[in-house]
Amino acid sequence: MKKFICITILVVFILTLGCMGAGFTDVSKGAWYYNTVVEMTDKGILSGYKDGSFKPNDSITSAEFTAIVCRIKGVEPTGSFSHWAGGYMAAALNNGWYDYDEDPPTGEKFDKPIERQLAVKILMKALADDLTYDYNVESAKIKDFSQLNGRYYDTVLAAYSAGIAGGDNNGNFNPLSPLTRAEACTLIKKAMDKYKVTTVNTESEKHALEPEQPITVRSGGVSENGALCVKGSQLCNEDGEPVVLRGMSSHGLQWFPQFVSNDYIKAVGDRGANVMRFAMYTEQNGYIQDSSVKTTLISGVDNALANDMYAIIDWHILVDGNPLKHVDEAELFFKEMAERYKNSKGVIYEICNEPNGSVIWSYEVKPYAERIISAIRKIDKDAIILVGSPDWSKDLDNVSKDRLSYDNIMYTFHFYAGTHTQQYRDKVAGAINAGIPVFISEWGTSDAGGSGDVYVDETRNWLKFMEEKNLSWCNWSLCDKDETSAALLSGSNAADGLSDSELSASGKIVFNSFK
Ligand code: IDC
Repeated sequence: MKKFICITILVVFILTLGCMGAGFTDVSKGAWYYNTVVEMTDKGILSGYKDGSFKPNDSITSAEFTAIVCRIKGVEPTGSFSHWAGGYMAAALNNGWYDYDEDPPTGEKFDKPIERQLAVKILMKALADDLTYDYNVESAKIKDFSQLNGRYYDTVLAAYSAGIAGGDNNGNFNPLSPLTRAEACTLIKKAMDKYKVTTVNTESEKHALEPEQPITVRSGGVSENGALCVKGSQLCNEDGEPVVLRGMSSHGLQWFPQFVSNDYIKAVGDRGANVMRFAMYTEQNGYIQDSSVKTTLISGVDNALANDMYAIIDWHILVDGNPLKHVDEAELFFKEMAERYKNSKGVIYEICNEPNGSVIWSYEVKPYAERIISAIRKIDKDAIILVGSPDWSKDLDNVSKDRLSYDNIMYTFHFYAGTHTQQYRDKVAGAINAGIPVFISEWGTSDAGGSGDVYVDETRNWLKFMEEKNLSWCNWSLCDKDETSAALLSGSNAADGLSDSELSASGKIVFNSFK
């Protein structure tokens, strides 16, 4: 059924509707590649840049080309890598589309232009049913055949025979030269036509897998610290050294999906944050009412990972204070997330934002946590799991008396500077002294309603306290809602980063405290 492969189409570069198909500023109607570029960009296989250009003569990198081939072939990335395309490269290597020495998994060639001979090999190995050709006939077509490395004879000659590859005006194949984006379009289109690869464009999967841009390796990021663990009450990196995560929480993803785009997350990372929390409300038109919000969550998480930041998946219970109310849905959801991210070193699970109302730690929250943690642990053996407690994640006293018996668990504590003061710092300090690992997965500079003043002095007291205690934190929230706790001013644009002038009074304090 190779000929009828259903494939998923994704975009490699940032895709804006305005530059799809015709209308690229640098693709003129008369260009030899015009029709192909239009067709391939309309199908979403390659896309243009935000500024409306396509850059047809730029060379395509090894990672970009290989990721496209994986996607049109429906091959999923495997493994956990700091490079955005590491999983695609590993999958292609595992499938035998290229050999170890041609593009080592250490990645030094991933972002280099791909050689034409290697591009043809990867494409043919992935899509061709068989590699048939007449050596004498095909080799005679290639004027610079002597330049072609013998390991590429079968794939390049088969591609010539199938009419997929061809020479330049002088009849040269130029095996060692880079492939341009326009040429890559043409090559891929011909192979798809020849091997009858049909395309199915599923929006949800597009979001689910979209890597957007290559990552920037950040100091304090996932590539530096690796898989986290808990030692005593301290969060530690893969080498067992203390680590502190600082960053932002999203607002409700059902209301403000635009702020978990790559631009916003990158901008937060560029200001020094190394973690993003994604608040997926269960109620208030959240996941229980409309599970499509999961798509936003996944794209946010993928964006954070692509930016070398840790990502917290937050099951944001709030209106329904008893986590057991939706324990079945929670279990299914976390199993799915664990399957999806089990190989990633950067994902942290937060299983219940803020239990509240009449719930009791030992009777409701702990049994809920045991069920969800054991479901996650069956799939993802050692990721950090954050657990909330009654009283809007403040009941560390009862947690201390009756702890969960799993490794790599941390308990969340949430505060709002206008409401919670010294006595709450004492509470947290007491819990830490009792050996409880605490993670401040949500805090605000405002009052507990998210509004009121920015409580500058009390915020400073908390920041100092968290620094002294090596506590990791996420601030509420990365959005531009008209409320004090929102970090952004309306009209912010993260495409060129986020400067203080785009931040609210709260955002200014917080963004300047990441490092
Ligand atoms: C608030 C938002 C507000 C929204 C409200 C209701 O800031 O815009 O209308 O939720 O959903 C929390 C919660 C967090 C709250 C925040 C501020 O985890 O969802 O967000 N807060 O009230 N706990 C303590 C405070």
